[in-house]
Amino acid sequence: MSTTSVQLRACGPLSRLDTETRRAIVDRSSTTDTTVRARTAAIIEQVRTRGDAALLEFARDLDRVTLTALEVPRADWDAALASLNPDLRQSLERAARNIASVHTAFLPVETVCSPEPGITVGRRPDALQRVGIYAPGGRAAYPSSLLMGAIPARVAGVQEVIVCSPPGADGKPSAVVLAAAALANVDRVFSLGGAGAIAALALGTQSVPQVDRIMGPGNAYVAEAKLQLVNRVAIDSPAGPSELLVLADQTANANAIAREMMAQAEHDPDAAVIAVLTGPKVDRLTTEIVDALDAQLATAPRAEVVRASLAARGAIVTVPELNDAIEFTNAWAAEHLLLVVSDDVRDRTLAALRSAGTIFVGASSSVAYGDYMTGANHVLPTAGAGRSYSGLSTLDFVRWTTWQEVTPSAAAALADDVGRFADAEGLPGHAAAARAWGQGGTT
Ligand code: HSO
Ligand code: ZN
Repeated sequence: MSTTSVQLRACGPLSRLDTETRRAIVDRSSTTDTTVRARTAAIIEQVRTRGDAALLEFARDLDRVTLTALEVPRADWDAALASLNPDLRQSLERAARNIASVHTAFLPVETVCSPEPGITVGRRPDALQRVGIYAPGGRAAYPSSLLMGAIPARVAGVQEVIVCSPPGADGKPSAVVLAAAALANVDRVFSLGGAGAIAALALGTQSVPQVDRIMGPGNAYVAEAKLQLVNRVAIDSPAGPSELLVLADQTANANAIAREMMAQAEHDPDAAVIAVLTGPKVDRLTTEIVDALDAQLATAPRAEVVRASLAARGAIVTVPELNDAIEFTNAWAAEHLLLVVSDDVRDRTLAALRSAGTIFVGASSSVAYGDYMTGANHVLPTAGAGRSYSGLSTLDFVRWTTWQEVTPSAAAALADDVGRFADAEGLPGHAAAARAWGQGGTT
């Protein structure tokens, strides 16, 4: 390795990392500083007590724009879609179609079963009435993320899909966000950003309706506001900086791995991007990836962001056995996991991976395809949350109604057992209700 080569937080055998370095590449948790917490609480309180008036003030003081209305009329989003570059529009439409198709296939379904003759128990998914999709502004105004939130909501059958996104200098959310909102066929759009938007959606104001659940990434204030309002509204799992873990063996191509690392690292200086290499010749593969990163960084427009991310959390680690690599990968719980191993172990490895937000199988399954076009969702758990959470799906936009039916003869058969159970719990009313059906239910 030359002295000018890319700086990684860790490079080499996993077993030889010191505790501090290992912690630096494994621990991606973040803490909210106390000023963010206090300012968010103050914003929520203002929205709670003063509603729209507070929101208009925040637009003036924080977004530096004077709004006459918070809602953006549909004609404005239609116009944004109409003036979108036609090729780009086709790409967005293709993405929207694929997201709709995959999320329709994955819709939750009703289940009805019978644990005993005469007892029927069912569970039916019911769409939420009204949801809010938050779309960040500025550099992170991604139309793709808006489609990833709004289309699954639509597919799940949510009646009213509301988008909030911060206004630019013209008082409206960015043109791409508006175009995506039109394409996803949402119901209403508001020029609202930050903690104020989350408070408005959670509590409702004169012009912003209260929603049942809020989804979508945002800055530290947005994330903090969701946490502070969690007993007023359902929220999504917090989405932190992007992550990629590449699990590869000697069959992988170094340039391709480097490209994938560059791609996710360019999101954010706090992005976490690592390669876990196993099998023979991993030392050579390590050197090749470092060289490839160097070569690609030399011409990458966002090299600065990538360098910062790789220096803070980037790593190429080697482990002797595939099973060790799987174990480390499961513990790391990557937002995106790219699997590039030889065909003979691929299926068994895929089956053993249990904590990734989403898995890309094989070298040509670039993460970029999933970020935009395969139809899978790119709103995924980060910072290790994948050990217990899943990516965004139609499941997040429904709640279940269970129902049960007991025939008169099944009721008679249940009476004794339930009566005894209720007696044991000291609840005679329950016991009487149950036993009545043992005698026909009319007395
Ligand atoms: N990779 C991001 C999603 C995204 N990529 C949006 C491009 N645009 C989630 O970590
Ligand atoms: Zn991405």
